[in-house]
Amino acid sequence: MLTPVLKVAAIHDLSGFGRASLSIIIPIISTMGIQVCPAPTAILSTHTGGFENYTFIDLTEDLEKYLEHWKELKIRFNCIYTGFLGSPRQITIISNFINNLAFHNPLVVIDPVMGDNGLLYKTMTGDIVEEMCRFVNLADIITPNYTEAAFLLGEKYKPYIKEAEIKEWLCRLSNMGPKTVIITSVPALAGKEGTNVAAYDRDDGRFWKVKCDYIPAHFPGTGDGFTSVIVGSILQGDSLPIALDRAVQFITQAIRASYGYKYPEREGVLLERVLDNLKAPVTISSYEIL
Ligand code: PXL
Repeated sequence: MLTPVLKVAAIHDLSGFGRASLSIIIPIISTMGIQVCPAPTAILSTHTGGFENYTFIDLTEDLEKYLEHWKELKIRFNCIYTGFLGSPRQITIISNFINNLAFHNPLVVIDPVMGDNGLLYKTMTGDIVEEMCRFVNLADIITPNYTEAAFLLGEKYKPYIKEAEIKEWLCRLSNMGPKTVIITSVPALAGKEGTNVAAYDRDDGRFWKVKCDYIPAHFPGTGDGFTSVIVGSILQGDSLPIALDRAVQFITQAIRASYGYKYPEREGVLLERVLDNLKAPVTISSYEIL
């Protein structure tokens, strides 16, 4: 039977305020014409970037039963997309879920959400880095930011990195399992402003780069938005460089739309003002060969 709409199992936290994780993932992927089935890993009153005294409910116990029910229903997911986890133990639960669905051959996208700007997030405790190194082995695509890539590789976080070295990082991360590796927020070379997205596809051995405009602002949740566009784009049949292009363009539009207003950055980008751009025809503009 023809599948009228593709399905993504989105395994992330739900943060009530601040436009991160499921609050941004669901609208982006839905707007791209794909059904999102959320499985919350934790429920927070806000995300943890810039807010104090947030509430945090760890849903580890429920997640196991929740995914077990989905297994009984024999839902055919086209993609499993996971990000922020409530505890390191959730990695074993989600790994079992993925291994059980292996015969459907869903696209497995793991965003190893652990930290940013050289540091781990406050809720990341215990063996999260070791567990994440094990977890990425199950992925087809991973999308660490530069900080998370350094943690996965046991490398020191440094403010600049040469192109040859980032290519080496991409290969080493791919050797940990995923065929496709995308690193975001890669610092530009010394003396240059801005960041790059760098990517590698092991199947064809090609490296890609997309430059990101420098805007002096930091909005939490943009990593979740970026990977959501990658998921939507790849499921729509785009190539890797076009998916990178679309994701960078969309997040840049969201940041520019937000930066023009003066409001607290911790509230995230003004997604609602740019969401419809995801329906526009794809304009291919900025990818480069790395
Ligand atoms: O955007 C990543 C993310 C997801 N979920 C929560 C977070 C963060 C980043 O700060 O705090 C709860």
